[in-house]
Amino acid sequence: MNDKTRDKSPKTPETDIQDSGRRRFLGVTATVGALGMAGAGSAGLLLGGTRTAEARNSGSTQDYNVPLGELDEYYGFWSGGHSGEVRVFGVPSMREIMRIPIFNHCSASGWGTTNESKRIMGDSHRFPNGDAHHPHVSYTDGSHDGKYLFINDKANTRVARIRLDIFKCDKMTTVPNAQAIHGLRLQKVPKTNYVFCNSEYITPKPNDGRHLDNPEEYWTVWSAIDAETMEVAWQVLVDGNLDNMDADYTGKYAASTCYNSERAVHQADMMAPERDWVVIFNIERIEEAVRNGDYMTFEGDTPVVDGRKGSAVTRYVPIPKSPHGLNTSTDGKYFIAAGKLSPTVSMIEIDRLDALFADELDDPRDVIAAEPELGLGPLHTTYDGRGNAYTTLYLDSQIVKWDMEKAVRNWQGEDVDYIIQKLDVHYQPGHNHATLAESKDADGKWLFSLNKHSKDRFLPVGPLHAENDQMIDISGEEMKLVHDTPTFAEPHDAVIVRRDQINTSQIYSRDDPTFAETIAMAEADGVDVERDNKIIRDGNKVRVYMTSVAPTFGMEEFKVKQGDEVTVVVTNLDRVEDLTHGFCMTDHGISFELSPQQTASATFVADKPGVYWYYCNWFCHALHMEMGGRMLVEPA
Ligand code: RUQ
Ligand code: CUA
Repeated sequence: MNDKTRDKSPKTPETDIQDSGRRRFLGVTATVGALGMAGAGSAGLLLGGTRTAEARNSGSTQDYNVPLGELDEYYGFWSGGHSGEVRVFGVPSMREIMRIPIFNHCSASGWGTTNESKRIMGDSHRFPNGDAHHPHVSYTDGSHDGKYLFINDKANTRVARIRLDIFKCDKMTTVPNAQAIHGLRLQKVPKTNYVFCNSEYITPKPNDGRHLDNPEEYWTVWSAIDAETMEVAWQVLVDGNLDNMDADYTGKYAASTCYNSERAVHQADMMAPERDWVVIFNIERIEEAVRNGDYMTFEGDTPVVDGRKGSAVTRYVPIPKSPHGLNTSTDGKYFIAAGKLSPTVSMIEIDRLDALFADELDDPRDVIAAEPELGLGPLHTTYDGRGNAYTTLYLDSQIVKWDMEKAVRNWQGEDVDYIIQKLDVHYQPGHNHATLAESKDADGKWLFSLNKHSKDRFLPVGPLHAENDQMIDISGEEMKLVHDTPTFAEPHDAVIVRRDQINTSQIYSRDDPTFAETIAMAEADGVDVERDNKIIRDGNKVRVYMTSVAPTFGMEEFKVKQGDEVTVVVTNLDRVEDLTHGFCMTDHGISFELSPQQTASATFVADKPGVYWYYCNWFCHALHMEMGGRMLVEPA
């Protein structure tokens, strides 16, 4: 497509067709009234050109230019969706600072190649992919403590932990009895003892091929993972598919949206019921059931407490059909569930949950404080700490700013308007996130709209488009769109914390647990990795220990036999910040990072006779290009 055909003035009809196609898909069971509103939404899309001009003159009152040499005020952690990684941005500059490979394998750092990363990934190392949606930073007393970041893998049913001193993944858990971990949130109060996560799909329990064709026997689970050991502490058996969730600010409750209340296995049937649920979990009661041995087991010995409808540990609150996002308001008052196929959000008053569990309410819907109508396709909500909520409207391509207390008064019958502003975003937002808005410290400065489509916002790069994460100034009365950031597949979610909440190490500590097992192996071989450059031959297993100090490896050649299994262990003795080396063995698929004071290793088979050069691939010194050596492989 050349420039002429990419007409920037009124949107091309084909865009509109794509859009209405998308609407048709999502709105399959939406009411006629709702579809009428979808039409109004597309009018907004037709004015794309005008809005670009508006963005240039956003009138933002805060400066989002971070001057040269200065640092950003916030860390933003963006999930990388089906790229499997996490990206770190400086906010508000939106400079991408780092990528943290987690469920994917990484060519630069050697994640997925090194023995250290394989140990962390465990059995699931055989999967080179992941689908990371929900990154969340650990808490103490409802504030981020910057210790860990946790994230889900929907593709291969895992949860991972990232240490925020070194910005590396250090634990990964495959969740039993589950399939497709999606919604993930942390216990906020008193601190993050548990990582809570949803299994999205209903499956037979146990899922071992015994029951295939009987969906009545399919269930899903909600899991609590111990945040320190990363072992699954317990699970709760649930009706329907769990989608998104959040925990409260008392430590007593968590809530999850739950669609497919009929437990159907075909899409048309899933969208049939008029209502689905928010499931409320009573954490104390679940822990008590586990203590009393009141649970089942399926795969392994993970305790599974029965939390299906009618159980003591859960309550099912009916809300309009196919809800999606669930976000706790930062004042601790509400769980707010977004309607997705309904133009409403449901505000669940957390203060009424004690009464709900004590069976003092006539109807579980008595916990609904309000169900304000916001627009088409509400997916996720974020907060500014000043009583306002911001909800993404996927179908309308807008962010709606609304007043929570006014919405409640309106629901009670008062004639008061709760909608403050609707801002067009480009295009089709999923999650949105405001600074610190997943903690009680929400400061209402910047909001990000994580848009699924970018269409005409960036230079075209062929059929596949970037997503578009837009930055919005929310410090004033009015939301002002100030910046577009293209992002690759696909930031579902993000979390933004203050820079003083994160405390990083400049170099590795020599007793870092990441490579403790490698050091133990060296010690068993009688090798001091900080001093020795040595080859240990153990049958056809060869262990090569070497050091690196800019600009040389401690060993410039070593000899092995064709067919030997070679483990190269390198220790970077440099203590200088930012003096990272790398080890790349040509023609063997081996490459990994060696940050200052780090030990790392990789194992491969020397299957071809000949000379193979290894070299340092992180630019470290004026003689970096010369930093290398030879592996000599003798024919068998
Ligand atoms: S989800 S676009 Cu994976 Cu958080 Cu809502
Ligand atoms: Cu060492 Cu480049």
